[in-house]
Amino acid sequence: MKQALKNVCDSFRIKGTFFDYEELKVGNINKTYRVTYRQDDGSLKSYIVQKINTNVFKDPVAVMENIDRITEYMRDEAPEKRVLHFHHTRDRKTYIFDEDGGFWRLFSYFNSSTYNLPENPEIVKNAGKAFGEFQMILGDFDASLLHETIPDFHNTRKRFEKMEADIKADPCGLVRDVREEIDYILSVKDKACTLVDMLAKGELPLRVTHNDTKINNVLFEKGGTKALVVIDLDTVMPGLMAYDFGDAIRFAANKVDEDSPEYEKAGVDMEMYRAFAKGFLKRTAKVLTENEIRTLALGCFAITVEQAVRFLDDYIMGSTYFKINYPEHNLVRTRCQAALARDMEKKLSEMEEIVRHYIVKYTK
Ligand code: GN1
Ligand code: MG
Repeated sequence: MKQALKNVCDSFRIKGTFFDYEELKVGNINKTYRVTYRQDDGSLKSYIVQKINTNVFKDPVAVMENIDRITEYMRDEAPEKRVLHFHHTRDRKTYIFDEDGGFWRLFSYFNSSTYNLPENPEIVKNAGKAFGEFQMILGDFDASLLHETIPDFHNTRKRFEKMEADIKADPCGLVRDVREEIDYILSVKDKACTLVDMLAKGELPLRVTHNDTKINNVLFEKGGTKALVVIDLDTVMPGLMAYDFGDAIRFAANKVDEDSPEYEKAGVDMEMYRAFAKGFLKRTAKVLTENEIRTLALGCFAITVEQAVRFLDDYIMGSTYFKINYPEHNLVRTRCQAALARDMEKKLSEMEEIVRHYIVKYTK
C-alpha cells in the first residue's frame, strides 16, 4: 500500500518527501488516508488523501467539477471563511487515476477535532450554524451548474421503490429474517415521502444543499467548540433544506451511534435537537418559506426513514454499497434508524414547536 499511496501523492504538487501514512477509519463509502511529508526545512506537513468509491460515484470527475465550482463560488462569496482546498496534480487537475483506474484526490490536513455524538450542546449548535451558513453562502448559486452525481440521491419515494423491488427479488434469501423491519418501514412510507411529494408538486423549493450533514463533516478547532469548516462536498446537489436539517439531527441528536447494537436506546436527545435547531435557524430563518417551516421537523423523520430504507436495501442486496465491519452491520444500522424514527414520530409536535420558537426569535 505504502508504495502505491506514495506514487499517488507524488503526482500532486506538494513539497517535500513522503514520510508516513495511516488509514483513517471514517466514512462509509470512500477510503481515507492521512499522509505526512517531510518538508525541506525538516518540518512535517500532513494531507488527506482519498480514494473515491467509484461503485458509488460512477463519474468521479463530475464530483470534482462540482466541488471546484462550489468552492470557487464560496471563496468569492465569503472570502473570510475557510473552504476545503484540493491540491492540483502536475498536469493541473484536482485528481488522478492510478494504473488500476482508482480515482484519488488530495487536500491539506488541518489540525482539528471532529465529533460523532457530542455531549456538549454548544458543539451541536455551532454545527447547526455551520451547515446553515453553508446553505446561505450557496443561496444564489446556479444549481444548473451542478452535475447530479448520484441521481435521485434523496428521492425518498424512489428509494422505497427500489427497496420494494429488491425485496421481491430477494437475491440473497435474507428477506424472511427482516420481515419486522420491512413491515414498520413500509407502514410509514407515505408519511416519509411527504416532503418529496410536496417538492414534486412545487410546494417546497429546491435549494443547493450539502446532502450529508453528519456532524463529523464539520471540522472544529482542536479540542474546542468552534466550527472551522464544512467538509465532504461530494454530494452537494439540489435538494431539500429540511433534509440537511434532518440528516444532522438523525446523526448528532440521536442518543446512540448510527450503528449502535443497543438500537433500542435510539431516540432524539431533545437538548441536542434544540441546540442544532437554534444554530441552524439563526442562520436560515429569514429565507425559509412557510411550507419549509412546517416540514422542517418532519424532514428529520423522513430522512431517518430514508436512511433505514437505504441500509435495509443494502443488507438485502448483500451489502455492496456501505462499508461493513460484520455481516449484520447494515441490519443493525437499519434497526437503529427505525427505532429513532419511531421516537421522532412521538416527539414530532415538540420538535415542530422548537422550530417555530426559533423562527419567531430569528425573524423579528
Ligand atoms: C455515507 O461515507 P459517508 O459517511 O460520508 C452516505 C450517506 C449516508 C451515510 C450514513 C454517498 O456517507 O448518504 O447518509 O453514509 N454517502 C453516500 O452514515 O451514499
Ligand atoms: Mg459523505
